[in-house]
Parts: sequence; structure tokens; C-alpha cells
Amino acid sequence: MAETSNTPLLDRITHPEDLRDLDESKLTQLADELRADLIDQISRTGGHLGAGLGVVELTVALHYVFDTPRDRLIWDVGHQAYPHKILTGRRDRMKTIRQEGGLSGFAKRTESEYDPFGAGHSSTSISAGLGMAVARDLSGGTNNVVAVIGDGAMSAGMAYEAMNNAGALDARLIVILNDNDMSIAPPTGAMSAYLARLVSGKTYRTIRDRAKSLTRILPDFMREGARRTEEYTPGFFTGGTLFEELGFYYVGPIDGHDLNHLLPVLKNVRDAKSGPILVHVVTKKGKGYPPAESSTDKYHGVSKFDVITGAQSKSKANAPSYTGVFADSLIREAEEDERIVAVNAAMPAGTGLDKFGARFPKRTFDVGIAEQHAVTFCAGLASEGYRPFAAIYSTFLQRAYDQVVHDVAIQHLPVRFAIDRAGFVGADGPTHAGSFDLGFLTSLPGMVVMAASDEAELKHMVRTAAAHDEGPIAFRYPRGNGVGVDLPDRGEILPIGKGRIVKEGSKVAILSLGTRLADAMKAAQELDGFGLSTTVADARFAKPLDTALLARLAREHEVLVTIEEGAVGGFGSLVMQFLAMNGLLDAGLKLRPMAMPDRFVNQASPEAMIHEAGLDAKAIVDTVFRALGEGAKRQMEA
Ligand SMILES: Cc1ncc(C[n+]2csc(CCOP(=O)(O)OP(=O)(O)O)c2C)c(N)n1
Repeated sequence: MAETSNTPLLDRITHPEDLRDLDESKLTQLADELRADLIDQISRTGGHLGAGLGVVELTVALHYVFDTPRDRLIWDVGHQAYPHKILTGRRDRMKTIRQEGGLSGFAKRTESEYDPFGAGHSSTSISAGLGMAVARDLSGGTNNVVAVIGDGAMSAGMAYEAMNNAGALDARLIVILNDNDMSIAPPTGAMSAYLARLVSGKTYRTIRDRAKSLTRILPDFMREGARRTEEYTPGFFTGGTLFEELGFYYVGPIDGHDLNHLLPVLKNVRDAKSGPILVHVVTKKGKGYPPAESSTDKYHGVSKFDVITGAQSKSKANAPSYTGVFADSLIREAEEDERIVAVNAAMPAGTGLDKFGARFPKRTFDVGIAEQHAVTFCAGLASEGYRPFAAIYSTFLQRAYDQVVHDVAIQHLPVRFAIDRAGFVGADGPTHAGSFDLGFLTSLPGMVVMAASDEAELKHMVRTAAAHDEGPIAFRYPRGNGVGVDLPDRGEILPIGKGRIVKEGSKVAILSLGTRLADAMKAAQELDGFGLSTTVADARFAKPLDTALLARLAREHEVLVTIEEGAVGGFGSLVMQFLAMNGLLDAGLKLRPMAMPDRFVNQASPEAMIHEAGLDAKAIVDTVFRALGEGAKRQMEA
């Protein structure tokens, strides 16, 4: 189709080079079109919306001012990078975002040269950017490095570790602090209050009074920049902030939705030839889409929705979510025991602790995106006789591993780890899959590790954890809804290290840990149908192992399959170790430990990921037949 003057600007842009050909006066129109396109696209697919809406103007301005991809642009977390994807050659594939074979919901190196660094977890961008800046300097390069980080992500220690290092190295690095005064939930903590004070101008005013004298010691670019920028940004000032103390030039706060503010400031910092600079940009999460702006979570993550009303489609679940069952069970226990306290790291709704917090506000702590601190904070609480539950997704607990080892496990402190999103999580893909917790927790001496096979089991495990004061204890459960079993009013205390037989058989045994139990039962029925009498057991505990049960299953069956939704090196590996060391493999038991494959599985529906990983009922049946020999199935079928 021929281009006319009515052709939307966005349709003329495939890459940022096209954007840079536009006259500056056209950029506001482009931003408006980009915002409308983003809303339209995400209404059809679902995904992260609020953060992207908040950085539309910033994205346009960054690609206009900087020479991407030569200049490196790093998006922290990457959930706000959808507008960036639209402007960097991926607009036609936005309809595939977060789906099998489609675009990732985060920045991803393998997806585009415009994504110089992948993410999914927060607060990594300044460190990565500093590495790139130092690499550039070592190799005599001249490109810019820009890291965009949110105020929520700024609550994590890693951001400060990076700034501390950047200040000392005096590296030429630009950090854009995208301050929308929101994390996934309203932000918590002193840092958030500090940023709010900067924006409201209380700190600013005193500093501004000093600003004129400060210009004497500013580098030339800042002096000129300050003079020019003040014409556009009355809030502009420099000097005296926390960021300055860390060795950054601080510029801001500036209005992140006004290109007349953004463009001159970004040009100034681009042309600066000095050390690290932090530009404090104030934006609104959900900007420009009223249903997002007015909702409490600013449409952080949405399912498909109606653009006119903003109404999101709801999944029809017949069973409660695991997260909900965890929250209800913990409330039930906390009613009986006032030493129970609950801690989350910027995920109150995701972990269900918003509900717990409504009931027990004084016993609930949202520590910000600070998983490491959350764990040691819990260790401190436990050391004083409290019963802390650290509710952290499996994937984010990875970040706090040393704290789990050093502060909790070595001191035998009874911290309870409620590990949500264990196993595949679907659309968020490999950065968010809960793959490794079984491996990294079961290797720790004294750690008790449970996995719930259904929502009633989860209830039991919450109670068991509450009652366990002998040392640390963890229980994992998946994303999504339970299987629909009846729920008791209160869970039971499970005997530590004891599994349960769910179905008796004689030739094949399937020992399942966690939610693979339903598929294990399905497989068993199929195997029974082939005349292979199959036992199914629910291990409940990955640690300590139920050694009596293991010995029995090993002695009384020809094939023993273990299955878990976790990486190699977890439950099955422990079982194998135990059986081998106790001579239980010597009689020829055909042991088949089934776990996730040794590669990162890309996003798809959780079922598709389980299939892809070879952990569904069919894969169990196939594994059993392979164990019994090539001809076994044909023989059975004959
Ligand atoms: C280590 C880690 N913990 C938790 C999360 C979950 N998470 C994703 S986005 C987000 C909020 C980020 O807030 P902010 O940086 O201000 O970005 P915004 O969404 O407000 O633009 C959180 C907590 C994460 N991605 N990584």
C-alpha cells in the first residue's frame, strides 16, 4: 500500500533508524500511536501492560536520542519493554508474545540485537550496564550504555552494589530511574519515601537554593545542560542527593511523559563525557489508559481484556488457587499461634500475603524486592522464637541462596519457606520457572523439603511447617489452581519424612513428588491396562527421604520411576543416591528418575511445557516400557 500523509507514523517505523528520521515535532503523535497499539495488542494476548504504558514517551525519546543498538539500552526486569519491542522490528510478532514459539515477555538477547541483556528478575540492569561500559572502555569504544530501572527494582541491594561500584570506577554510564511510585504493588520502604520526597521537592528546594553555587563545580556539560534544561524542566536540579553521594550526577526529577522535558535532558546526558549519571524520570504506571490508571495494580499484568471497558477475561476454575489455599491455611494457623509471622518480597498479591496482611497487618512484612534480606530477616525473627513464613516464588528464592545456607540452615533456624510457582509457570518462561529449588534445598543438611500433590496436601504442609521448630522447612506448590479435592477446615501435622501409598500394584512403582501425582495415576491406569500392575506413591517429602518406603518399592517392583517437576539434581537424584549406597540397585531394579531436561524450556502453556519436558502421563508410560525393553509394549498390545 502506498504511503500517504495519513499513514500512521507507527506504520512507517520498523526500526529505530526510521524513528530517528522523523522531525522532533512528530514524536508526540508517534507516542500516542504507540500507546494505542500497545493497548490493542495486549488486549488480545494479555501480558504486562501498566509498566509499558508508563514508558511509552521514554521509549520513543531513548531510541530517538540514542543510537541503538550501537548504544546499549538495558531494560530492568524487561516487563516494560513491550513498546521497545514494537519499535525494534517486532511489531508484527507482538500477537505471539508470551506464547509457545512467540516473543518473550521480557528482553531477551537471542530475540533481537536491540536487547543487549536479557532479564525477568529485577535489579540487574545497572550491574550489566556497568560491565558493558567497562568493556567499552577497555576496548576503546565510544558507545553509550543506558540502563532503565524502576523505583521498585531500586529497592534491591544489587542496584546499590552496582551504583557503589560505578561511582568508584567513575564509569561513563547512564541510569534512568523510572519512578512511577509503584512496584507490582504500592512500593514499601524508606527508599520509596525518599524518592517521593525528591519528587515532591522538599529535598529539592534546599538543594536548589544551593544549585547556583554548585554550578561552579559542575562539569561543563552539566552547567550548560542545567541552564538549558531549566527552561524546560522547572524541577531540574543537581547535587546533594543519595545518588550524588554514591558518585553519580543526579539529574531530575523530570516529567517522563513530556517529550519537551525528556529530549533535551537525554541529549545532554548523551553528550556528557564524564562518569555515571542518574536521570530521575517521573512517570505514571498505566499512563493514558483510564482502566489501568485507576486500578490498584495499574494493570501490571493482565489477561485478555475489552479495550472499551477494561474488563479482563476470567479463567473458569473449579478449584481454588494454590496461592489462595496457602493464604487461608496460614491465616488458620496464625489464629492459633501468635508467633506466626509472614514475610514477602514485593509480591503481596502473588503470594497471597495481601490476604494474610488484611487479617494480621502487624504480623505481615513486605520488604520490597529484597529476597536476600527477606530470608535473613526471617532468620532473625526465628532466632527470637517467632515462626516466620518466608513466602517467595521458587525462582526468586534463587537469589537468596547464600542466606538460606548461611543464615538459616547452618544455624538450624526454623524458617518456613513457602515456595510458590514451583515447577513450570507457563507464559513467563524460563526466567520464572521454579526449576531448581528441589536441588538447591535438598542438598542442605537439616533442611526439610515437602512438595504438595494437591491443595489438601498443601494445607497439611502449612500446618506441618507451623509446628516444626527443629530447623528450617520448605514446602513447594505450583502456580495455578488445585485439582478440586475436598479441603479440611484445618490441615493435619504430617509425620516428617513419611510418604504415602496412593495405589497398590506389584510390577511397576511410580514414586511422585508434588503435582505430577495426577499424571502418575493416569499413567498407572494405562499400565494396569497393559497388565503391568502399578503402585503409585506420593513421596510428600524430598527430604528427609522415606527410606522404608523406598526400600519397599525397590524390593517389591521390577521398575521404579520417580517423577518431579524440577531440574535434575533434586528428588530423583537423592533417591538414586540412597538406593545405590544401600545396595538396593544391586538386584537389578530398573530405576528411572524422571526430571526436567538439562536445558531451559521456553514459554508455552504449563501443560505444553510439561509435555516438552517429557514429564506427562504418556512420558511416564513410555519410560516404563523403555525400561522393560523394546518388545514389551508390542507384546502387551498383541
Ligand atoms: C528478583 C525479583 N523479585 C521479584 C520480581 C517480581 N516483579 C516483577 S516486576 C516487579 C515490580 C517492579 O517494579 P518497578 O521496578 O518499579 O517497575 P514497574 O513495574 O513499576 O515499572 C516485581 C516485584 C522480579 N521480577 N524479580
